[in-house]
Amino acid sequence: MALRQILHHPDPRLRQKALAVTRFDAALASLVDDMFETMYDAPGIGLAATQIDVQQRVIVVDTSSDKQSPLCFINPSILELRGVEEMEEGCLSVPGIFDYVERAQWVRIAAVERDGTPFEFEADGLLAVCIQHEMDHLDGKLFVDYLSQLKQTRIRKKLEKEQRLAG
Ligand code: GNR
Ligand code: NI
Repeated sequence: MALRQILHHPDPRLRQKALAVTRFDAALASLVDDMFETMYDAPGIGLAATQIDVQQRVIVVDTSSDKQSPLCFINPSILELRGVEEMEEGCLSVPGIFDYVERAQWVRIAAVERDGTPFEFEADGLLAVCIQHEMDHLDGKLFVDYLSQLKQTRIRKKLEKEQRLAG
């Protein structure tokens, strides 16, 4: 297992569209292990492969308070969305920025396990929001894209300045 480095906005690699996983092999299992380790270490409640510069459709999530409910979704796709909910979001790739985003309140998705077995999964509340946030990453989308242009410009300038100062 290994910690992977998390890319920060506005890194252009966060804008790449990830490719479907086709090989369910040891390398995939080790990627998933590294993603859990990196997510728990951050700490965060979700992580998409795009955030660690791996352009594959893999996300991991754990919104439980005891951090004992790891979930992994490979090649996830939305089957059904219901309701609307506004929640304050943050992102490990947009550190220090928190703002409100409207998303579906309930989702049903299809995905595959790391051994290639397909399954369906339903979620509501924070878990549903987190899954939608992670699936956006796989399409090169960040939560800040939903904010006003003024806020987006401020956020980008703030992060660029912080990264300059950090060298
Ligand atoms: O840790 C995270 N918290 C969070 C809070 C509200 C909505 C979404 C998230 S996901 C985020 C981790 C992350 O950046 N995943 O991509
Ligand atoms: Ni994120």
